[in-house]
Amino acid sequence: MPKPNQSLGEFIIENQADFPGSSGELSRLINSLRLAAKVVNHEVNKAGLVDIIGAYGETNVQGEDQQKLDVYANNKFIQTLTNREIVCGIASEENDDFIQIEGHKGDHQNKYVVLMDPLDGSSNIDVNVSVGTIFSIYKRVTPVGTPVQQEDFLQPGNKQVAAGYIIYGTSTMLVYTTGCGVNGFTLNPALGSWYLSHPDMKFPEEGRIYSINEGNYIHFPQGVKDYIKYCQEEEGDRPYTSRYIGSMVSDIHRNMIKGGIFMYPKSSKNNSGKLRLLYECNPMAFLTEQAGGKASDGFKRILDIQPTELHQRVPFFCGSRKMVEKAEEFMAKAEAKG
Ligand code: P6P
Repeated sequence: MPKPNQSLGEFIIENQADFPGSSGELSRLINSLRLAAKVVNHEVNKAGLVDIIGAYGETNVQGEDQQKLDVYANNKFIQTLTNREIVCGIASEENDDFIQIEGHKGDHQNKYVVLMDPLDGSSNIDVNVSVGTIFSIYKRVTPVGTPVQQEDFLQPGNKQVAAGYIIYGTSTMLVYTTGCGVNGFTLNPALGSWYLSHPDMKFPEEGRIYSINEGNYIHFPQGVKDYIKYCQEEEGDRPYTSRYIGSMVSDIHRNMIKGGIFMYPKSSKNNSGKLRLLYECNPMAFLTEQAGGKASDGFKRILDIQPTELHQRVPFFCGSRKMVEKAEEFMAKAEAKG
């Protein structure tokens, strides 16, 4: 049972049952992520004081300008995970292909793969708005002792053994699940320790916040346009409030605490949406469902989608269960009308 203000280390020790069948590696993996998060947090918090922000002058596999902190965060998480002898492979938004990790003895004995967006929302760095790290963890499916393969990464989200995010905001939080609920830990920068500040996080079943980039309204499918109008109508507890930060981790974190729906649908500009299935939508969907919410592509459960490529994108509807269900109703109605 979570104890308020328990440290992350104590929590992991007392909740080993939450790490089924991992004989300590998974908890060590979570521990290594929290170490890297502290180091990245230190740099994020002083962005602007040193010449570490601003475009790195290169573009990543998504064709997006790489902010220097993107590169720094990516390298720091990869280095920390590699040194800890737990993972056999890493996939990152910032890398075209997955990274093979042989282990110190070169014998590929490690059992876990990590997929991550090392610094999501990085376009907000220069304007001092919250950004986040998102991670997703699976057990490899190919034989231990052999090089990791693409199929170890292309697993449906319902096979995740853990997922979480770090939000670098007014305070820095680590929020994660291993399939036994969602717990949030806040970093005390003075002590460099994480403390259980948000035990057993739950998405309110209903909410009054909708989060979507309405600048794309004319490009949205009819069902999305109809749902946005529903949110804006004067009836019952509507109109809802529109809140959109443009940093998915921040938008979903707020909605999980206050109730709400986050949407990044497909559009005539992005036929599959913008967000990546493997290291953005799947981990956020796992956390959302573990917190009692719902996550779909507007029609089907995100966690049941069989991935076909590392950087594939999907439309994303995520949040309070009743709000997502209502949005799906509008999507289905519009689909039926053709
Ligand atoms: P837009 C940040 O770049 C990101 O990947 C998500 O964190 C965020 O929700 C989305 O893109 C914002 O995209 O097109 O609304 O600026």
